[in-house]
Amino acid sequence: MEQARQWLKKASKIAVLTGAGISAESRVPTFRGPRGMWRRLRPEDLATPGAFARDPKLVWEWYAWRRGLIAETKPNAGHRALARLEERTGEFALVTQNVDGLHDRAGSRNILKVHGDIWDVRCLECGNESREERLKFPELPPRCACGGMLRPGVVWFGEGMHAGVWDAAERAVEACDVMLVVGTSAVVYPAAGLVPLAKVAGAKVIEINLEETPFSASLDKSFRGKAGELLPELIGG
Ligand code: BV8
Ligand code: ZN
Repeated sequence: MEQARQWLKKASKIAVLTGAGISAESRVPTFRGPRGMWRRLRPEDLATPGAFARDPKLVWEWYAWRRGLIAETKPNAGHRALARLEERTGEFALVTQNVDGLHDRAGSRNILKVHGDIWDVRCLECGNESREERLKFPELPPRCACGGMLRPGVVWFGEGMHAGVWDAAERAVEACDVMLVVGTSAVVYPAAGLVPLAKVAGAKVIEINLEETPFSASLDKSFRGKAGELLPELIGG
């Protein structure tokens, strides 16, 4: 751990990639863990344009449930440690696959949300994008002022990511001296591809995850443990 601490202290450019695991200690269910299911449905069956086209009400019930959970919780020590690390680092980018907004609430600033944000909505008719923080809607799926159907402002399976956000994420990872990979099973692409990209670009890559991932064996450091405990240890007060 001491060597990883030194790498972070000496780094002038740091990129971080987080996944659902960093929000687990805030009691936000992960996707592939034992509690990733909802009404016996898997995220891969719900987070798709097809599922939404077939049953927008069901998909919205899943998002409304998650929004309700997230509204009840708060960032944990892992989120807060990353915000502190950003404060003391020259160039810092936090690439997150999470849509829960907990990094924003922990005070992180340069956040690249490659899978979107559960608190944003977009109209299928007029394309208007807006922030929608209500927990209750008159009806599901909610409607836009123009009468069109609203969808959650997230990236579903089979959908491309926001080009500007993705380019910024790739650039940050290619430029960094050290990359931290926290709480992701690293199976969803292209986000997971940022990990080998950092290695190819010559960065030191440090992973914190409860379980082994496909990249663990090839990284400079791979710590088994909870983000809420190991990040404060690694980053300090
Ligand atoms: C794309 C937003 C092309 C929505 C998400 C076949 C058919 C169709 C597509 C594909 C296919 N095969 C491959 C693909 C590509 C697909 C993909 O990678 N699929 C995987 C499943 C094989 N990818 C895509 O479809 C992407 N788009 O390819 O488009 C394209 C390109 C251009 C133009 C048009 C099209 C889009 C992927 C984005 C999907 N959206 N979420 C929502 O959230 O509702 S993905 C979803 O998975 C979340 O974003 C999540 O973040 C992400 C990754 O999961 P993790 O974050 O890693 O979470 P997970 O539960 O898996 O793991 C948690 C880890 O934490 C575990 O390892 C656990 O051990 C650990 N942990 C738990 N507790 C703790 C902890 N660690 C530390 N501390 C703890 N306390
Ligand atoms: Zn509209």
